[in-house]
Amino acid sequence: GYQHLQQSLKLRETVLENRVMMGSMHVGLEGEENGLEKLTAFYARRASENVGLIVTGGAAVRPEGSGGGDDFMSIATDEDAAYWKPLTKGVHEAGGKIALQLFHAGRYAYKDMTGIDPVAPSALQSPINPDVPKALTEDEIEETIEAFATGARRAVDAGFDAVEIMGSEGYLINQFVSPVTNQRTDAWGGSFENRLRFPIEIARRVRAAVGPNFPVLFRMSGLDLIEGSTTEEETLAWAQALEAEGMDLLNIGIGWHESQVPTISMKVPRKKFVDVAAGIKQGVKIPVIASNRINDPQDAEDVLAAGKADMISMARPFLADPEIITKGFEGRRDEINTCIACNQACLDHVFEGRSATCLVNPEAGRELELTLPVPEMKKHVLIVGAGPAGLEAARTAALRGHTVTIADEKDEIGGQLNYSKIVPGKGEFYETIRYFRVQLEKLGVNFALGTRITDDHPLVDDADEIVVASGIIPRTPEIPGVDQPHVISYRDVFEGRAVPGERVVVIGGGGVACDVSLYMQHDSSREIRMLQRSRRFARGIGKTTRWATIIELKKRGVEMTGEVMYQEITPDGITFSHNGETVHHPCDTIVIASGQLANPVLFEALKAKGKQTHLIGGAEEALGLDAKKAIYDGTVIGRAI
Ligand code: MDE
Ligand code: SF4
Repeated sequence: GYQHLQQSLKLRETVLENRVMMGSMHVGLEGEENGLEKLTAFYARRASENVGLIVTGGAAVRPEGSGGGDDFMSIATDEDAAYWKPLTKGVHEAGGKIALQLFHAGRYAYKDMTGIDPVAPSALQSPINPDVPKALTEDEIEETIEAFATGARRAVDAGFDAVEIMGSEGYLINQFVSPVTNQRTDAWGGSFENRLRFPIEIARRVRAAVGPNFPVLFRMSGLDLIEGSTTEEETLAWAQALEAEGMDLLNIGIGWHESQVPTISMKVPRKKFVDVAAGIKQGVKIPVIASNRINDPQDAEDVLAAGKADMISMARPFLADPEIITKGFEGRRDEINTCIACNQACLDHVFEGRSATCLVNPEAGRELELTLPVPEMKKHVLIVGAGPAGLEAARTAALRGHTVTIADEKDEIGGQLNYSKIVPGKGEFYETIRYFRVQLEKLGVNFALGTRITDDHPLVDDADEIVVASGIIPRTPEIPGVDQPHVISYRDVFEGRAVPGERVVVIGGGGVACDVSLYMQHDSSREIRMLQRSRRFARGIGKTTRWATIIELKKRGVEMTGEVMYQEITPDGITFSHNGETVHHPCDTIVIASGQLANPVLFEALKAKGKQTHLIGGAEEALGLDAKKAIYDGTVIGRAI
C-alpha cells in the first residue's frame, strides 16, 4: 500500500492531493516553435496522473539571471505573466496543480546566452562558467529582491497554484549564503546573519507580495558539497529562519552544479541523500521534501513511512514515465518505465542547449509529435533483434494493434543492455529490460528467442513488414598481430566467453572501453591500461557524466594513455609509439573496444527478396553504443508501420 504517499497535504488554503511532487526541470521546449503548446502538453500529460504538485523549470526573475536566455522560462515582465496563462489552464484542466519556480542563476548564467553580464554577490568566477560575474551593488541587490517579489505576484496573476523560490544547486541565493562565493564587506556579507539576509528578505517580500493564503515553497540547499561552504548548523538555522518567514514547504536540494561529487547520476545509490532532508525535518515544524535518486514509488513510500520527510520530489522519473505514480497506486509497479539516471537525454541535452527528452521514453517532450496513430491495416510484424531498438519497435507496433513477433538469436532479451547492466554502478539497466519484458508480455508480443533469422526463415515468409534491429558488429582495428588468441573483444568479456588475465590492455577509450574496464575491475584488482589514438578519454559520454567516469576510472587504478600509434601486438604485449618514443607494454590479454560497425547484411538480403523491410538502431548506423538512438529509432518505426 501507499498510505503515506496517498495522504493529502494542506498548504494554507490549498490542498495537494498527495505527497508526490514533480520537481523542477528545465525542458527547453519554451524556445521551440509552438513551444508553449508543447510545454503545456508535456505538463498536462503528467498533471493527469496523480501528481500532488508540479514545479516548472526555473523562471528567471531578471533577464541576467536566466538559465540561458530565450529558451528558458521568464517571469521578469508583465507580458510573461500573461504568456503563462494557457499553461496553468492546461494543467488545471488535466486535474493537476502547478507551482512556478522563481529563479536567478547568478554567476551560473552564461553571458553568451543572456547577452548580459552575469551578476553575483562578489566578482568570483565559477569553475564551470567562462564569465567573471559583476558584483551586485546594494541598489541592484534591492532590485533583485524586488524582482523575486514581483515575479511571485505575476505567478499568482498567471494562475499558478504556488511559487517555489530556487535557493539551491549553487544559484544566486546559494552564492549569497556561502562564504565561498560571498566575500562582501557590507550588510550582505561577512557574518552568517549578513549572508542569510538575501534569502530571508526574498522570503519575506515574496510572502508579502502573494498575501497570506498563497503557498510559498523554498528550495534550499541541504548540503552544498563545496569545500568551505555553508555548514550543517548554518543550514539548519537557515531552515528555521525560512519557517519563521512563513514558508510553507522546504524542498531540500543537494550539491551545486560545480560540486565534484555526483548527486544524481546512476552511480549514486538510490535514496542516498534522504538523511539530509531528515536532519532538517527534525529542526522545523513545516513539511520537508526529500529528493535525489528516488525513482520508485515504493522507495518514496518507505521514506515517508520512516518519518524522514513529508513529501517526495521526483523529477526525471516523470520524464521516463508520466504514469509512475498511477502505476504504483494501481498495483502495477512492474509496468513502470524506470528512470535509470543516465542523464543522456535530459540533463546532457540541457547542458548542450537542446530540449530535454528521455532515453527510455522518447515521447517525453514530444507529446504532440509522437502519437500512436491507429494503423490503416493490422499487419504481421517481425522484429529481428531484441535489443533496445527492437524492443521499443515491438512495444509501439503492438500498442497500435499489430501482431508482433520479436526474434533474437540469444535466449534473453535486452541486447547490449545486458552488458551495461553488469557494469558496476549501472544496475538500473535491469529495470529497462524488466519494463520491456513486462510490456511486451502484456501486449501479447510473440517471442522467438534463441532463433537466428535468415532470409529463408519461415517467420520471414509470414511477415507483412520486417524491422531489422539486429545491432552492430564490433570493429577490429588493423594492427599486426590482432588475430592472436589473447586478443579478445569486449563482448567476450561481457558474455563470459573469455576470462582476461591479470595484466590487460584495452584498445579504445570511449564509453564501451570505460565500461569494460570498470567491469573487469569488479572481481579482481587487475592492472588495466586503456590506449587510444585520440587525446580525450570517455569521449561520447555526456557532459554530466563524463567527468565522474574519469574520476572513477582513476580511483580504480585504470591507467589511460592517449595519442598512441599502434605498431604491433606480440604474444607478450603491445608495441606503440607515444610522444615520439616506442613503448612496449607487457600484458596477458588485449581487449578490443574500438568501435562498432553497422550490420545491414540481413536487411539487404530481405530487400532483395522483395520484403517490406526497415533498418534501425546500431544495425543502421553504429556511432558507439547508443541506446538513446536505438530506442528513438524503435519508437519512430513502431509508430509508422
Ligand atoms: P566539460 O566541458 O564537460 O568539462 C570541462 C572539464 O571540467 C571537468 N568537469 C568537472 N570536474 C569536476 N566536477 C564537475 N562537476 C565537472 N564538470 C566538468 C571535466 O572533466 C573536464 O575536464 P577535462 O577532461 O577537460 O580535463 O564541462 P563544462 O565545464 O562545460 O560543464 C560542466 C557542467 C555544467 C556540465 C557540470 O559541471 C555539470 O555536469 N555538473 C553537475 C550538475 C548536476 O549534476 N546537477 C545536479 C542537478 S541538475 C539541476 O538541478 C538543474 C539543471 C538544469 C539547469 S536549468 C535551470 C533553469 O531551469 C542548468 C542550467 C545551466 C546553468 C549551469
Ligand atoms: Fe532518467 Fe535517463 Fe530518461 Fe533522463 S534520460 S529521465 S536520466 S532515464
